[in-house]
Amino acid sequence: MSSSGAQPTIFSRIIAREIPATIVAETEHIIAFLDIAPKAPVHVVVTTKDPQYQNVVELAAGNPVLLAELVAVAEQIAAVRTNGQFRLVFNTGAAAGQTVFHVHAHVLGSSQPTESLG
Ligand code: IU
Repeated sequence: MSSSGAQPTIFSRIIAREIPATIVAETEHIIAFLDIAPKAPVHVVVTTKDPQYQNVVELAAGNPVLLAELVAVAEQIAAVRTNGQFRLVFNTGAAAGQTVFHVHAHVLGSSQPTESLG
């Protein structure tokens, strides 16, 4: 795709709207969508539009500002979709469960609690 060697991934096809996803947040550089196979009541994938970083270690080394933006978007999603307590998971490596080699975080949490009935 580019001279840098970055390969398009299945997430690139979601970003291009070539395959369906429920997109819940988008900035110039970041996009977030509901995980197609949720592992928690709230499960959102937050990824970079740029496919050049395969995992969070590469992103941290290559573009820490973009990593900070990704984390900020994840926090904003969690703030409105969870009770404010959430897991932010970056599977790193196939043996650790990574299946898409395009850096992304999983935001995992409980649904926002209902207001007190009192
Ligand atoms: P992983 O950390 O690389 O395993 O995460 C990839 C996630 O992408 C995984 O949880 C899938 O369910 C999810 N996913 C998706 O949401 N939509 C898709 O079209 C595909 C994978 I392919």
